Amino acid sequence: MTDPISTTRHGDVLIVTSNNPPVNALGAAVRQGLVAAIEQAEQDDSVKAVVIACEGQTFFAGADITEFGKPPVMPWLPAVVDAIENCSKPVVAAIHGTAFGGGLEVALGCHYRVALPGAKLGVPEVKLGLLPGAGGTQRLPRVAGVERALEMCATGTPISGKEAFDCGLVDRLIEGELVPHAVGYAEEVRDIRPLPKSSEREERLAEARDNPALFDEFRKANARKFRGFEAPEANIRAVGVALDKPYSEGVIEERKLFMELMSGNQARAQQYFFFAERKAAKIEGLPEGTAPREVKRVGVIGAGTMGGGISMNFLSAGIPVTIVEMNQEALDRGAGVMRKNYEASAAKGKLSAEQVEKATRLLNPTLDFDELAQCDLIIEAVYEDMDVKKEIFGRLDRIAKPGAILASNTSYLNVDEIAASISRPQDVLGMHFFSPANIMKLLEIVRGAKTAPDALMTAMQLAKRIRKVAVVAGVCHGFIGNRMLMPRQVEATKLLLEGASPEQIDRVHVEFGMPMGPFQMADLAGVDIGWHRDVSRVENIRDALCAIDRWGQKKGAGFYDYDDKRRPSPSPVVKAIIEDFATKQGVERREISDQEIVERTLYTMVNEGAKILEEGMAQRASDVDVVWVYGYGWPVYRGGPMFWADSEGLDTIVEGLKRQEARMGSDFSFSKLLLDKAGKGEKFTR
Ligand code: T1G
Repeated sequence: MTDPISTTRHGDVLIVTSNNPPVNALGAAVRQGLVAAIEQAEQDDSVKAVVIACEGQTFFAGADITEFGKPPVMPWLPAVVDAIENCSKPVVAAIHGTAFGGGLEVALGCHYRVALPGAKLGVPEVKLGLLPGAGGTQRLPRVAGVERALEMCATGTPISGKEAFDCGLVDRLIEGELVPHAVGYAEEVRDIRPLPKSSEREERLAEARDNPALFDEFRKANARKFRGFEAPEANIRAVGVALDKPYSEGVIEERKLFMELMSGNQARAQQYFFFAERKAAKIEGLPEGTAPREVKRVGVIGAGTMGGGISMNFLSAGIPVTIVEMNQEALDRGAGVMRKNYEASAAKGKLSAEQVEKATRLLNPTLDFDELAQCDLIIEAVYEDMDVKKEIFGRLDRIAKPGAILASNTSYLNVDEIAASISRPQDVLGMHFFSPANIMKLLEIVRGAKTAPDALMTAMQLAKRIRKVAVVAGVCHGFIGNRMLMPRQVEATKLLLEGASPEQIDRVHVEFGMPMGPFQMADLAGVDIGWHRDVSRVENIRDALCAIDRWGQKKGAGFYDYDDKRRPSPSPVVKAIIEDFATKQGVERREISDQEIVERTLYTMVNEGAKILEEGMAQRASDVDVVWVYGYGWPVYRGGPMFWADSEGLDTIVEGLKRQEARMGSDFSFSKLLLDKAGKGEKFTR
């Protein structure tokens, strides 16, 4: 294997270049190469300064995550950074792309940093359940200030080159060619002494010492976001050490905290998820040479909540959208909501007024269905009725241009049945967005029996363009996400009758790490979703609630009562309805343990996930996890339902389900794959 690190000279400046595609991860060979290059600079008196730069899409994007958990290969990254900092000649980091994690720590070891304005600088280790472990938690506050370092380390959110320049993390922004300007900068500073070592700087720490409440205020402001995670608090503590201890002691504390996190379950789960998310984009079994179709214009049918949200994704990505509605009023309402959403984002500073104008200018609202003939992809987002969908696809079949991809946003109807109703089933697939469609990252792309490989590839690649995380799902009821949600909802409702309360069941889910439980979710989404609207027909608890107008938060009452700030409280009315139903159905109510709730609502989801895998409705177990983390708020620090089941032990899952089998009755049947893997001591995800 060629050495990823090479050196060249420009006058008396040594240029050290990394070429380790795809992201210049700081693997063993890169670390060894960097140390060797610094030694070369030290030993050559004609070298007066050093520039460290990277080829390809980005500066070092961090430690090589694929090396985690494997026997360490020297030198350690902290030693590499120290070697750079202790070089007797000035070292300048030339930053482009994403200087992330260990990459930013290498840059902090350099005496100077120059960057392109479009560069991103960050320490996203917390998203891997870790903290910057190569001196970053001690050098970053000394260079960029404690407040900035706290934000960057504990949230993992990168900053732009401009922001980095403004906070002193970058010494110069480079317009034009990066490396030649970095060499010019190195020539400017080659004789300046002493060298500005990040680890020796104290002036930025003084600022924070005048604001001792900073850390607790930060914890308070982010409590909701950090709930359940271990790494954010460790990052906060590590940055805090920089204020109390000299650098040499601070890095020892940093290493201790780093190793505690690295050996924990959360870090394992979050690192698993890093690769799971990237694997989801890969389509198994695509014929060699499959190429995506070109998508220059998108059509959306229906300007309701979903149609509008879906359209915004493409408009924000610079793709023109033709949106069709049945009447002017609905069309104006839809376009109005999109503009309002854009203006709201601008008001929060997430978008500039120019970006809002640019996006909304790309929208072509029309009542003329035939205008869809210009579109390369058309997404139908009308209400869930098979006949209506078939009627629309029939019209599309007549007017859409050859090769146009015809997608349905259905969340559970049979995509194959829709495809079979027209002459070009190979161009049909499902694109199941999640509400609010302009926010939720997950996109289930439903591969029909006849869907052409290039149509599927096009949809998957387009998902990346609109910043979605796409997962391929097969045609089955509820695809991946909603299909696993159903057994959970069924058992949760039965547990209500048998003695649990909505509050208990929701508490178990929230304590598990879900953003909310089944009944809080029902109240948020609307208890009346899917309701038959006949108040005289009361066959279950949901009917009973809907019949008395308890449709959820929007009505101030559902499974909970809500105050004017939409805060939920247990409802004696609901309690009475549940008890009444139990009596009518002869259900004897009893004490329900939290463990039983976990076994009947979460273990059953895993079982359903296993069925989805054994039926080939998902390509891999990690895809199921990506769906649940990005679509349903499953805590990423538990990896996802399938990874979590592996952590629990599949035999434990099977035992728990066997314990509850009698109570779950005919609603439950074991997945053969789950039983088989449990029997063999195997796992789903590793
Ligand atoms: N290590 C190994 N492989 C990596 C990698 C890394 N750090 N980053 C990316 N890859 C692989 C990825 O799996 C994919 O592989 C390919 O590169 C392209 O990635 C001591 C301990 C840089 C913004 O957390 O955020 O430093 O799927 O599809 O969308 O303090 O990758 O093609 O086979 O994501 O252009 C901290 C992680 C590490 C940054 C590019 N660093 N990477 O995004 O491409 S911990 C990170 C990213 C650390 C030290 C600690 C993104 C990216 P494949 P991609 P992209």
